[in-house]
Amino acid sequence: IGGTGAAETLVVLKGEYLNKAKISDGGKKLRKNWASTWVVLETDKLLFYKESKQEALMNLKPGCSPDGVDLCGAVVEWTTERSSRKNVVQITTSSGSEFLLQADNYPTICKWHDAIKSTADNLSKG
Ligand code: I3P
Repeated sequence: IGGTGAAETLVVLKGEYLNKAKISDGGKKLRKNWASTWVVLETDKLLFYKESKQEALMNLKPGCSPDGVDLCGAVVEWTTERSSRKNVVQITTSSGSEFLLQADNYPTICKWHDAIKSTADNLSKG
């Protein structure tokens, strides 16, 4: 509503703890290491913080940028093949990195899947 310009980024989904594992980086396979991560969805990217406090701290320190994923060109899909866990979403970025997001609570992960997917799909439409 009444945005001030294209550079403006807005929070689409507020922070929540999800389990995250990065399984490849630029096409190179990584050893899977699940970690509880504070995840925030903005209009063009997904941000990862170690904890909720870190988000608040970084917002106070201009120039600090959190770990994140550019969602333009990213593919978001449910996967049953990349993990033995239930409720796993795979995000493949345009640069060939792959991430898994998971939560035991199905409605929680569904909400994130749907929001991340529609954000990525809208960005890719141009
Ligand atoms: C991995 C660890 C992960 C598991 C992964 C294992 O072992 O148990 O939890 O992923 O399975 O390789 P390690 O700690 O020795 O690295 P899931 O929990 O997602 O199944 P994978 O190799 O089949 O991906």
